[in-house]
Amino acid sequence: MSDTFDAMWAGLAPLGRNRATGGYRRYSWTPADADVRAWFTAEAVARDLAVETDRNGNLWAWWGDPGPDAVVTGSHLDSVPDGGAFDGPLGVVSALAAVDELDRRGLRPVRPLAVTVFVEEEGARFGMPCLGSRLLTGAVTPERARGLADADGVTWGRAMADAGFDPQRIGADPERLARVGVFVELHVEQGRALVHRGAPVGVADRVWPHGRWRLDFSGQADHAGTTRLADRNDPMLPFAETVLAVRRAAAEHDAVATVGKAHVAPNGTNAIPSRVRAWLDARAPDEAALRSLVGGVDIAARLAAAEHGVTLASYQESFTPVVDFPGALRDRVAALAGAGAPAPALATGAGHDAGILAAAVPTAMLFVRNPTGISHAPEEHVDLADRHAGVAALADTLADLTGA
Ligand code: HGY
Ligand code: MN
Ligand code: MN
Ligand code: MN
Repeated sequence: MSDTFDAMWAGLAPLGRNRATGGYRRYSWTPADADVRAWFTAEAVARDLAVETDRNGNLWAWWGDPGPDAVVTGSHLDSVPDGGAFDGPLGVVSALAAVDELDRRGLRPVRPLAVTVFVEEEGARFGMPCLGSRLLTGAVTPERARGLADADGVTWGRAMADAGFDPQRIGADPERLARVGVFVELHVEQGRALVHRGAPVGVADRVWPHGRWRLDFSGQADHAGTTRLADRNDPMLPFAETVLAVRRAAAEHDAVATVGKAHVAPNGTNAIPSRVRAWLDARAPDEAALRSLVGGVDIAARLAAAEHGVTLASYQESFTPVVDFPGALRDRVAALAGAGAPAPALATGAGHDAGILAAAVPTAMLFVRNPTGISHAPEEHVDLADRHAGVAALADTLADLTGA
């Protein structure tokens, strides 16, 4: 098992890697995306899995006929800008290695088994996280998806078409979803709970409700050197005050909130900006706290904008309700994944395709220990032994669920 995982990892790791930072830039419908899709297809075909791309651009590799009540496992291959190596790919490589492990044990699934790769999980290029799984489940309309645009104004529809797929076909896929009996996603832990528990593998209990909001602060561009302070409508000032308000609101709600992305126009050193576009990522233990946090930020942003003669327009770009994974399945997977005692159950603030699919099918998640606890950055890590422990836990889970 360890050799097949390691060999696959060696083939995938260089694809889409930014040598300057050691992070990854694997964005949907780009050449790096085409490379990782080709890598996945080759690895799946080498295992005699039947590979197909669904109407939304998600990849499915089937062991056995794509029949009903299938056991499906997988994750994503796209990344955040300069993300780590494991967020997504660990789940995909582990799924293929788990197929190898079942084969090595001489097991054959009684239920169909599929390995999936969901497109645009991070929303790094088009702004909507878990877009592939949201389209599959009907959680986002095809019209909304086709209109999503990247920083250069290239729409999802255009980028998908340029990659050779028909954007007019995207949308809910109830027939395909009906084939999924259960979905299991293995993922690197994005935190240090497993380090503190001394466990290589855990299971997911809850995904916190979370969302993304866009704040457009519009003022008046002007000369940096000749415009008196009293004559300025500088959007950078309410933007700066709002970033501090975000931090205060998160602390007040025992939540987390981040402004990690902002575009300044025209972005000139000697020009007072005309507009600052900023994105808020907010996550809280429950929806009431999340709504209160975001409401507080909105009020603070509006007051700051008014004080500086700046207008504010805000938009909710995505929202994911709280996900409580079904207890019986969680406990069954925890028992299979644990060594002597059930694997620890963890709540997380990170969103996953499993969190979207959970609205439609029984779903479970496995987490694998990350000694740095850091994610969405090159320092993300999983030790070799824990990678293999994750594969073994997933193989045991798949053997149990497929009746192999
Ligand atoms: O942002 C998230 O929680 C996930 O990594 N998409
Ligand atoms: Mn991520
Ligand atoms: Mn992920
Ligand atoms: Mn000049």
